[in-house]
Amino acid sequence: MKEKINEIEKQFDEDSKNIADLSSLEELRLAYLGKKGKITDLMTYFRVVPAELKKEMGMLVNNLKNHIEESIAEFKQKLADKAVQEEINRAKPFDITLPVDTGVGSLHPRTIIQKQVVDIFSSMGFIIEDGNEIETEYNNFIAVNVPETHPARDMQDTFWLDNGEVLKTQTSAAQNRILRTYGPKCKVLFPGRCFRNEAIDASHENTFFQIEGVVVDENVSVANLIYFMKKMLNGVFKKDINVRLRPGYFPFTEPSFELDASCPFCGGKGCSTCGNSGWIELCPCGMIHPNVLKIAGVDPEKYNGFAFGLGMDRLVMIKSGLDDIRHLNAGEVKLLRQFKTKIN
Ligand code: FA5
Repeated sequence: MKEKINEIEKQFDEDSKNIADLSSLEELRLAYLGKKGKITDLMTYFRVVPAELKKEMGMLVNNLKNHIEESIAEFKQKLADKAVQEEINRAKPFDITLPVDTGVGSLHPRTIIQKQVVDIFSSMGFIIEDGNEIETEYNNFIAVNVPETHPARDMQDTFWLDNGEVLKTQTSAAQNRILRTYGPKCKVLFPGRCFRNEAIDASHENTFFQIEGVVVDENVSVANLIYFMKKMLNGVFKKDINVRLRPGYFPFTEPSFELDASCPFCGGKGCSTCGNSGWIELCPCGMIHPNVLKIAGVDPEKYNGFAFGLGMDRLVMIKSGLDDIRHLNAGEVKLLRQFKTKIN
């Protein structure tokens, strides 16, 4: 047995001289430590060793096993070090005297504006909530009064998942859950990422952000809606902004409006930002449709409310003078950093 152990040790030391890479190392490991390896094989001899020698032989087998395991670990480390060194040798030389970009970033302009809007609404007593990015068809459409065959579905070309769920096309998808959680007397703001299968252009992305708000109580009026929207705009633009409502259409509000803000840059006189109209189309909104309240378990005879769905990217573009929405998702750090000073 002793000779057999010595013979395996010698053989291992010999074999290990031929290791060139990780795969030959693995072959060596299997040949000695694997299920059918030489160490397992030794155990067959061990069974016939006389009892008085078993302790000594056992120790020798263990020592050999440790020796092999340690050597293999050492080889592995050496091969890894060699690979790193080769990588370093391959790398192009670089000039260590070049000035360093410290890499200090800034918040994304959308994050900055979202925080401003959230702060303004929080200060007016709104609860800030979150929505899912993957939603059920029920929440995204049916619960906001858009049943399966409703033509309004065509307005939002949707990414469907194999299981019948959707990537949320609008923050309104959270309305039902929020009304069930907080209604029938609530003021809730819920920002979120939305997705639509859009033909992308300077003002349309397939991934964009909205901030939605709902207020439900007894005797809520359009005047309340205008009050809150004005408060928000005055806070964001840090000046007095006028608003006007034009008729709009959404299946989940009745009446529905498009809310325009007086141009914060020319004060309504007309400039390139507002296309010389003095007004900027900003925020679809309206009084929550009784069906939406009913579906969410709120009695529309007793309670009513308003909802709005502000396009965050649009607000960022207006505030920063950005002419193309695609910049916001481009991850171009040099461009994004400029907004640190422009937006704040
Ligand atoms: C809606 O999504 C409604 N859920 C808004 C709403 C909520 C109305 C509550 C009434 C009550 P709309 O599809 O118009 O509406 O989108 C709202 C805003 O999201 C738009 O004004 C626009 O600023 C922004 N938006 C919509 N689609 C895109 C897009 N593809 N890329 C960038 N922004 C978009």
